[in-house]
Amino acid sequence: PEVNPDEPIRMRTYDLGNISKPDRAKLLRRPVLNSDQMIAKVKPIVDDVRIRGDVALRELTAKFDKIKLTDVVTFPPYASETMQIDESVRIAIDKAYANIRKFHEAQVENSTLVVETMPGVTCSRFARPIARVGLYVPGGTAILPSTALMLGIPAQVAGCKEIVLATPPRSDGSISPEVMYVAHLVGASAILKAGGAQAVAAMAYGTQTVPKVDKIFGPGNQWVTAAKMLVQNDTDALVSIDMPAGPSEVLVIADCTSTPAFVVADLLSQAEHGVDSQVVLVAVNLSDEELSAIETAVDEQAHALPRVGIVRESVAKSIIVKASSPEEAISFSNDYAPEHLIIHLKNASEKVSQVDNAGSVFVGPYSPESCGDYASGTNHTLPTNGYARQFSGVNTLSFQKHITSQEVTAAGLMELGPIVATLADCEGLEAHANAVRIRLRELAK
Ligand code: HSO
Ligand code: ZN
Repeated sequence: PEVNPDEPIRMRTYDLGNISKPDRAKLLRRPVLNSDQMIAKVKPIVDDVRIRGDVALRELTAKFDKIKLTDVVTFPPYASETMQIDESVRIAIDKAYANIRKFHEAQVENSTLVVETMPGVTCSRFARPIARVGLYVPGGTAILPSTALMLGIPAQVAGCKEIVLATPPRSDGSISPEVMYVAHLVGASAILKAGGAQAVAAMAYGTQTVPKVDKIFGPGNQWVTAAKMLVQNDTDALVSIDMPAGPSEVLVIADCTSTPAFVVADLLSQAEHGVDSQVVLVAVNLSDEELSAIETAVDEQAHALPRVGIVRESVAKSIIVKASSPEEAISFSNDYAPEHLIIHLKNASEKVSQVDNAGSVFVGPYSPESCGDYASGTNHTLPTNGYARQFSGVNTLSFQKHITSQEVTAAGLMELGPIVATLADCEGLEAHANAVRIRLRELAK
C-alpha cells in the first residue's frame, strides 16, 4: 500500500489505571505467529536436505538466495582476502570480542560440585562441552557479525570441538568479510554458505560435506525458527535447539527524570530490526506534555532514519502504557516478560531487584540496548515472545551440559542400601532390590 511519507509515526496509548483485565491481558500478547502453518511449509525443505544432502542444498540455495554454489561449505584456514575489513571495524570487533569473551569466560563451569549426602555417599556434578554446535547467523536486511560473536564466543570458551557457522551467501556467493573475520576469531571449524530451513536441516542431519551438529543456536526468520522446531522433534536428528525464537522486542520504563530523546532513541533502535519488532513504553506518571514530547520525538527521530519504512510499520504495532508508580510499571513488565528491559527511572539500579522476568536489563540513562547488542559483554541472543518467564538468554552454559556421578563406599551402602531396597520393593522392582541386597549379604559375611 502507498504510504504518505509525511504521515505521523505514532504509537497507541493505553492507561493501566482504567483498563479491563482482558484488555490488559491483550497488551501482554505478541502479534501471533502461525507456527503450525510454517512447519508444514518447511517440512518438504527439511526432508529434501535430509534425503538428498548437498544436491538439495545447492538447489535450494540457487532458488532462495539466487546463487549457484559449487562448494556449500568452507573449511579453515580461511583465505585472508575473504576477511578484508575496515581498520576501524576490525578494532571495534576486536574490542567487542574481548568484552564478550571476558564475560562469557567467567561463566565457564570447570569445577566439580561434590556433596556427601550421607556418610560414604558422594554425589558430584561436572560440566562438559557439547561437542558439535551449529550457529545460525541471519542474512537478510542487515549483516550481523555481532550475532556471530554472540554465538561463537560462548561456543569457543566452552570448548566445543566442532563449530559450524551457517549464514546465507550474498548474491555473488560470498559471505560478508566481517562475518568471515568473526568466524576466524571464534575458531569456526566450518562455514556453511546457506540460510533458511535448508541450513538448519543440513546442520541437524549432516550432509556429504556439512558436519552434523548436536545443538543448533541462533535467531532467524519464521522459516529458520520452524525448521529448528521441526528437527528438534525428530529423534533421528538427535539435535536440540537454544530456545524458541520470535521477533525482537524492547520494553522501556520511563519517568519524569528520563530524557525523552534517549527514551525514543532506545525504542527506535529496536523498532528498526524488522516490521514485526515490538516496542513498548511504560510511562510512569508522565504529564500530557511530557508524553506528547515523546510522541513528537518518535515521529521526528523515526523520519530521520534510513530504515524509516521498517520503523513506521513496527511503531504502528507498538504501544505506550501509562502507569501510576514504578511498582505498577515493573509489575506490568514482569507480566510482559520482555526480551530487553530498559529502566529510565530515578534510582534505576535500585529497581533491578524487582525484575522477575526479562531477557536482559539495561539500567539507567547511559546504558542503551545497543551496548548489549554489540559490545559490552552480555549476550544478545535472548528469549522473546514472553519466553523470558522460563528461558535464559544464550550463555556459556548453553554450550555445556552436566554429568552427575556418585561413589558409594561399603559403609555408605550399609546405610543407604536398606532404604533403596525398601523403595524398590514398594515399586515392585525386585531386580533393583536384588542389586542392593546381593551386596549387603556379601558385606555381612
Ligand atoms: N537487538 C537484536 C540484536 C542485534 N542488534 C544485532 C543489532 N545487531 C536482538 O536482540
Ligand atoms: Zn538490536
